[in-house]
Amino acid sequence: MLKPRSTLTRELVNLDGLWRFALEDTDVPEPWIRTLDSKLEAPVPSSYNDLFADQKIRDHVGWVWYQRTVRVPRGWTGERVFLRLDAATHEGKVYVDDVLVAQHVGGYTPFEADITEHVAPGGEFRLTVGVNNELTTATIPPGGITVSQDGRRQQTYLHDFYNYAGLARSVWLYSKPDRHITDITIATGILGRTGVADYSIAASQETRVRVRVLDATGREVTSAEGSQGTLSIEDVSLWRPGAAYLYDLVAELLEGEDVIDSYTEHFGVRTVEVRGTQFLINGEPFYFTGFGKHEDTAVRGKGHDNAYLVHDFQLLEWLGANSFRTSHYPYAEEVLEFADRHGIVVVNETAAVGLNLGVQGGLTGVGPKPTFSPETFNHETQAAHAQHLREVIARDKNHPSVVMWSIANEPASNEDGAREFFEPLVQLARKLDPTRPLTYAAVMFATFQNDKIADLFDVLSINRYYGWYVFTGDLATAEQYLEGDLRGWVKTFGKPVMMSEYGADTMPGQHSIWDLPWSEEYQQSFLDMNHRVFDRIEGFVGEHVWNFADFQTSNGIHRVDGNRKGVFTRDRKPKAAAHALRARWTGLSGAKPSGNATTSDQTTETEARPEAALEGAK
Ligand code: GCB
Repeated sequence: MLKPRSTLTRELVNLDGLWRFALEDTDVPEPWIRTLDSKLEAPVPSSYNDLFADQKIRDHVGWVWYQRTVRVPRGWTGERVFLRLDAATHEGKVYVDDVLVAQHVGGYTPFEADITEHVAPGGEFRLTVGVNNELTTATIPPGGITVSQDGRRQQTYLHDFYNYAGLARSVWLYSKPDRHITDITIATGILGRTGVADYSIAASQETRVRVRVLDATGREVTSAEGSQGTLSIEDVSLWRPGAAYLYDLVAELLEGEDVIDSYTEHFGVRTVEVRGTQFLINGEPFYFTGFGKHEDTAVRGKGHDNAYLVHDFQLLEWLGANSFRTSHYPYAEEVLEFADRHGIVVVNETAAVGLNLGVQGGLTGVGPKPTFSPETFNHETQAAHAQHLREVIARDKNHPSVVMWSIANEPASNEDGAREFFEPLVQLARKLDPTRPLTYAAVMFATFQNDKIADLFDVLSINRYYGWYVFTGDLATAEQYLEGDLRGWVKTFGKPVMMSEYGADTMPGQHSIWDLPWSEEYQQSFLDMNHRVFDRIEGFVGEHVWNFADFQTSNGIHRVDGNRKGVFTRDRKPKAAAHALRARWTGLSGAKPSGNATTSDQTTETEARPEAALEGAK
């Protein structure tokens, strides 16, 4: 789905700002048919949960309502008028005056509605958006609703980050011509010094199509006619990690010589490939350094914020990090565009986090019920996951920064039914995007001996907390087990292996000369221990520390005002580990830190490890 942009033929009105806001009031059905009777106002974009000094709002399960008045520009006569919501978490219902114009399930992908028939250029309308935060076995991410003894509905879910909800991304009103471009797909390759871009343009009606490619100075470097084809860019400037270069593809629908629609898509020329145990970008081995992140800040929750966007990328650059994973959901499109422009590499993860009932099994790692079954995560869940994959790939396929899709975080890939659940999703993802490698982040219970889906993927991303959830404070034992574990994955599958999560909760200001969990020194020693192991292993392609910054979680006795594994605090102050990472990563330029990497198998026995304690310890 194309991002709304202002072009020669399209205009854009941003609807962000303060909207009227109310919780669903069951006594007054159909709140959209009148002006919301509420003193509350909520900013868009922002999650609503932490805005108000009202526990009832924070804990609300169900619908909330946002409302504002919108005027359609009077110059839009003859144009088609669209509304586009960048996200409504987790379900949205959109009304123009009294008419339902759009409904969408899935909290991290955009949707739009053609409202031309319901509005008049120059006129006003009442825009009401219902947003529902419920997670069930038919949503991605999944969850469940319970009812307490006093009748309150409560949301449960299988991930630790807080279930922020609302309109956390922008809302747009925009115009398109009657005949318009509906989609653009660009896939690039390199032949010597020539860049190759396969393109295809979809339109609402069949029309003559012209495409032109402009370089970063605006000079036209090549052009073609036809809705699909291959463009050659002589003496190409490649998009490289740390050295981004973007071209513009200007797609035009023509009638005679008149341009009836025009849309500009930015793209970079680069290749991504997995060969043996290497991850190659533009044919060169790439070693990932960076983090699993979250969209999370105080007060606005998951609300997109350009100040934090700029600052977070500045901090990544300061650290010498070259990449991050969009754990555990697709981020705002502004984030990917920024990564495209600044040469930061992205592992783009879907919102499929928590497909794992084993986490409820505590020390045993065996849940009260199997994860995949007709009563638990079933065909409906799988269909929601497939739909989500379609929407994420449709939205993000043209971003050069996105080098890999992570289709789930910590699924129960060790359980029966995992293969039946994931194989069709892997096939779907490959069909939708044959150009990018696939991965998933493997939970600690899923070992190289019992994992049922690893062979379906291209890169193996491993989440491990040796020295934190297991062998807490005993980094010597942790080091042995970690090494055996990682070597097992490399040896068994012969694919690139990277660490997608490793981290230790840390209270800034807590110090110790001992290996004392929660101290700044321990976080640093913990990371050092992991790095020693990574540097010893051939076929190891990257390290993403968990987490970039502290973030808010749901209530729980294992968290003190959120997850504290950040290398930065929630307000982005560095802990001591940040300086150590900076020393390790600066100047690497995608190369692996030097170490005596070997393929040898000098491992400790990794079977019967106590890693099952991991999830129970959370
Ligand atoms: C994990 C999850 C991540 C958690 C992290 C932790 O394995 O993937 O979402 O936040 O552990 O800190 O427990």
